[in-house]
Amino acid sequence: MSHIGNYDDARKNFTWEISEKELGYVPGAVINIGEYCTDRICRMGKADKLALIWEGHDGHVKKYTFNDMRQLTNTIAAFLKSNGIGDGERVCLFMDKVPELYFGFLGVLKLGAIAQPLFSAFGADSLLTRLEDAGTSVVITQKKHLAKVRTIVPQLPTLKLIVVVDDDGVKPLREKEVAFHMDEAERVDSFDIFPSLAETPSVLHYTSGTTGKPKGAQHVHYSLISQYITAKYVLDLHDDDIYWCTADPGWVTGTSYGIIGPWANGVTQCVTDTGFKAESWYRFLETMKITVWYSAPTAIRSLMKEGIDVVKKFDLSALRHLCSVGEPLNAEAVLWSQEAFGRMFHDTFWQTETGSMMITNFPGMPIKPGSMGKPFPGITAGVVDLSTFEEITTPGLVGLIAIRPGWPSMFRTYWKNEATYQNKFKNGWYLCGDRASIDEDGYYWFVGRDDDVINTAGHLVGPFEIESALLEHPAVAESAAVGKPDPVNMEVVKVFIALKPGIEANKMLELDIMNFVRKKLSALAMPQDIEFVASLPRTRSGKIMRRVLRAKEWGEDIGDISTLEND
Ligand code: 6R9
Repeated sequence: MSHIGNYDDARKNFTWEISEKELGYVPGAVINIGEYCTDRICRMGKADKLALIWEGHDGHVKKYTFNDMRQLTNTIAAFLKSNGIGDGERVCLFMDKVPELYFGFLGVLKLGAIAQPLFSAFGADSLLTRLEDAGTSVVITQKKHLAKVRTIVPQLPTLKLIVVVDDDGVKPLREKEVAFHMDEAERVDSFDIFPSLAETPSVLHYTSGTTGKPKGAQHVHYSLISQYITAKYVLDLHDDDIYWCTADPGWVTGTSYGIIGPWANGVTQCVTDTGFKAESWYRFLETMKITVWYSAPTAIRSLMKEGIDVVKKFDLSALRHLCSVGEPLNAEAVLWSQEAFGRMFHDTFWQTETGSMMITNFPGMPIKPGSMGKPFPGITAGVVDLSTFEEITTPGLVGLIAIRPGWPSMFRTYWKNEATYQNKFKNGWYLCGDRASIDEDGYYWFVGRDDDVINTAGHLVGPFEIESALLEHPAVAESAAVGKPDPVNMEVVKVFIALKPGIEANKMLELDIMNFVRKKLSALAMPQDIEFVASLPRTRSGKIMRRVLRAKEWGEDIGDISTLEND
């Protein structure tokens, strides 16, 4: 049984106070996410319940109860404190999906510091941009990623400490570097948890935009009110569920619904640190007896490619609820999941900035395959005109997705960039930067992004970061990065490059440029296709018209190009 029945009734009766009451929070009181996910669950009689079942890439399994998690998060918080780190400082978690990443995140929050999770796949440049912007004090990492951190240390004057969670003593640690072994450390049973209030900063998640460097969306501890109740209602979490969120905590899905939401509900989570492979994912679902699964369209499309026969080899009878996020979920994928698992994936739409789900397919609500569903109860949403920002009330007309500000997990600013934050609000709405239409039944249909950000496999990649990296390549004069259609990843990065005079385009150079970006930024940001051009289309004011290049890739109408510079 879902927690609340009918969508319309839920919408009528819902207030955020329901969540506050369930969490025992009263306005003005202390609210610390780290405490809520661990100590509070133990106090509710679940100390011996499993919090995390983790599987490493070599098949090694580790299990931790809520009491283990309570103590280990204390231990990490105490370790940081004893090294002189205090509240408000930014602590970056730069690790694969190991237990230390999950407990480190909560430990940082217990200390009152700000957790800054970053993908371990990031190259040195991607890492530097984000640590520099945040003025980060600590990086917690694994020895396999230490080399990347070391190359940028000289450029990070604010960095005080680098914690290595799996140091084996083979290579000597350097200045500022310390070893910490979570599983062997003497456990701290009681830690003086920082008395954070609703508006105390909690998490800093970097996200990419069209222009400028990635921006740090800053969240606060009060976000828990949204994350707890959306996890409960939309993911339909119950006490006996075994839940799997496939997202990496470098992405907001991996923290809001891979750490905070489920654990604040006292639910057992499974994590696998193995990469994607259809058979190993099905095996994981089977052996862990996963009941609720939150994944993403790219993964689902990859599973579709392997075919239904593979699914049928496994006993997935425990599975009862499936959700998806990150990109448009094609109608075919929804129908395929019905055939493969006997259940439809429930699409959910939200963003780093929103901190929690905004538009969702509620359990029990009829699914229209291809639609993102309807606003979560408590969320007032609409689509607004592209230029006047007035609400569009005609069904089927496309506008910008807009949300009325004030939900608990709304980001509070972009780190050191209040002007860009303010710019996201127009006519009393927060604008997501996406286009959609609403049908006569109130269902939202995604159309596309309203900017040049590339969504590859559910990850947002800013063209600016790629173009900046490319400029450092000795052969490149200028470039433009756009998303190109891809059957599995939705989009992949394509770059148009004008070479410096006298340099000739060839296959070797192409591969060299691809590798250059992969190493500097990440595999996702690496161009899958390079087209060498004599010059790039520009506006009269000199801006590169990515829109023109993108439209060609998608076979779309180029639109108004009257502002295009004459060549
Ligand atoms: C949670 C997350 C946000 C952007 C968003 C939109 C796209 C997310 C979607 C979706 C279509 C969905 N997006 N969910 N597009 N249907 N169900 O993904 O955060 O990384 O900040 O990305 O992703 O473009 O604006 P984030």
